[in-house]
Amino acid sequence: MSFKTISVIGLGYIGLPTAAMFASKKKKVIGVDVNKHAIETINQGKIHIVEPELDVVVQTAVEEGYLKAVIKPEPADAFLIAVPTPFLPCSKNEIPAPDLSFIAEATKAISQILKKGDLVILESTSPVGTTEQMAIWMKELRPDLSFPQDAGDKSDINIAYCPERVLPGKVVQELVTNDRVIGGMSERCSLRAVELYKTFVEGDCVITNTRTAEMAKLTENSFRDVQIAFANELSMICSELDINVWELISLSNRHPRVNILQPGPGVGGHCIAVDPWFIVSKTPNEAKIIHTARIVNDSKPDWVISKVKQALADFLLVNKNKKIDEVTIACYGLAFKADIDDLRESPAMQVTKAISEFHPGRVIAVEPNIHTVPPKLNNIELVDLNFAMQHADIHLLLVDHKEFKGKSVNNGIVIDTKGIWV
Ligand code: SAJ
Repeated sequence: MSFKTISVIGLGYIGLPTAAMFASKKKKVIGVDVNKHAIETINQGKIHIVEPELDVVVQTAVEEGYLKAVIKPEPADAFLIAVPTPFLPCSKNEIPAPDLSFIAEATKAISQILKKGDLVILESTSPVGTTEQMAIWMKELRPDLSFPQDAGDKSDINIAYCPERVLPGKVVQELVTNDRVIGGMSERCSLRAVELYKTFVEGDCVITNTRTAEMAKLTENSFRDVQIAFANELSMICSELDINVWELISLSNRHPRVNILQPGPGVGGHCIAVDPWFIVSKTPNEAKIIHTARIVNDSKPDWVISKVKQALADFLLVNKNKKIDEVTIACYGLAFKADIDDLRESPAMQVTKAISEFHPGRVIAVEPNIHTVPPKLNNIELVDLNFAMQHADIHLLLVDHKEFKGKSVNNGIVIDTKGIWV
């Protein structure tokens, strides 16, 4: 059975590109979002997020009439849920727990229009068991339909979990080429989900059960978090032992079975710093390494801030003619990683904000990928690279953007958290 109309619920960083990819294959796609601004922007053929190549795909899809965005779900043959799963509020030392309310809302909204034969896929990063929970909610809301937890392959509604794994900045390419993990609640659910994704996915669609598929996504990002924590811990150890961590890592990586990642100012973005907590909050006694990695990576911005304070003291000791409020600190990079403009959960932003709060002198920032200072940092100035390199007394490299590579600072103190100026 082919899917004539596909609905994507949640038109954010994953939902919109996914909707556009289906539309690019001439499927009728109905995108649903609660954000009116997003709806209006998309219906004009434009995008409300920044992602290379996405603008053209969305523009073509809207112009050709294959993609439209609406506030209220409409009937479709397949529904993909790609809404956020943030944390519930908690205090600093508590383990953050996931907030499933957006998934619950999306489930409620589509349940009203579900019909026999529909396929529902959850793509949102979710704690293990969420797809089964979603199926329970649907059954409660639609007792007239049968669901796979009761009817297996014979169910009226098919349900599967299929995590997205695309890298921000490469989403359009990776949506097509990456392999997909498909966790159906029954074999038929999985096969129908594979059929749907094969509309545009060129990678393999590998079938498993829902719980394994949910855990696969959390595992991938936790693996990366643990690896980065190892690199970050090494950088702090090496600083104590007066060893260049970048040289150390490149030497160690010459071993055929060693591949250490790169340290930095911390782990940012909305995935790697979040998803491991979904494992830790479910199994706090078992998830020891995963939990510790989160603590190590979350502590790195504070470590960088302490290095800046130390550099400030060192600078004033040598430059006795200068007062603290005459010292200029330049922060290079605000994004959460290289060569993107995304400032969400960015350790570079966290560090820059802290400096602007404690330092009485001038704080300047260079971020080639944005044009205006974000509201959180209204007391810093955005300047160009040459200006910062000439005028700052303390140079803090926070992101390894391509514009910063191959440059060298001739004056003042350099703190390089990414190892491109050392
Ligand atoms: N980072 C380091 N050192 C490194 C690599 C990364 O400090 O050696 C930092 C980055 O600077 C950044 C953070 O880690 O602050 C995360 O960056 P990233 O490039 O590792 O990952 P994301 O968050 O952009 O995308 C990840 C990807 N997951 C994995 O690589 C396992 C992507 O495939 C997922 O789809 C995405 O999370 C997601 O949506 O979950």
